Amino acid sequence: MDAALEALATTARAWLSQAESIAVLTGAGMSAESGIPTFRDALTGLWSRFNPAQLASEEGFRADPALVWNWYAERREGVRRAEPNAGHRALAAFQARHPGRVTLVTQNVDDLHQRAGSTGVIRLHGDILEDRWLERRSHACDLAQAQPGTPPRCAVCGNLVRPGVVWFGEMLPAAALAAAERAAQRCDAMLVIGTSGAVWPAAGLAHAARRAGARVIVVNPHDSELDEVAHLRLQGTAAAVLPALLDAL
Ligand code: BV8
Repeated sequence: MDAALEALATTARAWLSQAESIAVLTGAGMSAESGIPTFRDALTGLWSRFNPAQLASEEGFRADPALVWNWYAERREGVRRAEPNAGHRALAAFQARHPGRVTLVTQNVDDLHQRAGSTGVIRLHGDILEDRWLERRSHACDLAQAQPGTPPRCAVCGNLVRPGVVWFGEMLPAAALAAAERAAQRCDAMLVIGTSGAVWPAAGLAHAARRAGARVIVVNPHDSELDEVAHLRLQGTAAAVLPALLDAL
């Protein structure tokens, strides 16, 4: 870290040390250094390659199940190949050193926080590695008996298998969102890492923390829509900043 960034990190460490309760909100940038493309980065961002409203939505899936299923299959392979980076590990170790003080909320659909050892992770947008049924049917479709295909379907009624993520236009899991809102309202400090702040209601959690009086610290190499609610911004990447910021705490 250069001197200016180190000075800011010193202030951030003081705020985190004084905080009884710390909420952490992560986005796709958290996994960028693990090789998982983010949605908005100009070079690798999925937005630049696909129309997310078409692909990450129920209507997009119904319009072209094979296209959307293949997009998720490709992303799933990327998640399986990826490893947690130094940022994931620093967060997990920090949480372990401060039992009961750190609540981790993620927008990410990968499992890298969990694989790094973070516990109690609140997953706002689901799990890309999980399968679900597209329709709720009276008869219990059996995933174990699904007919292979693109996408797989129920051998009895033809119900389609879909990824266990929250699509645009879908409600977030109520329990996860309520737990995340509680953490945001109760925390004394919030670390916001690797998110553009463009996706709601997740982005609203940083606003809620600020309104509730928490110190908001943003970690991002670029400007984001959450800079407006940040008390302090550490300009840098998750894998570089988080170990330097947290390992001494
Ligand atoms: C809902 C799963 C009720 C799928 C995802 C209020 C205002 C405006 C719009 C809305 C609103 N309320 C609802 C909406 C509509 C919509 C929405 O937010 N639209 C946006 C695009 C305008 N929200 C919804 O539909 C939500 N549902 O509200 O239900 C409802 C229902 C109907 C109608 C209205 C309301 C559901 C949203 C969930 C969508 N599903 N994921 C999948 O993954 O395929 S969200 C998806 O986008 C990912 O989860 C990802 O996390 C997220 C993108 O956001 P980020 O995580 O921030 O990632 P991004 O690429 O944007 O940014 C990366 C950042 O990292 C950048 O800042 C970059 O600088 C930084 N970075 C890069 N490298 C690094 C780094 N940082 C650190 N280190 C690095 N190395």
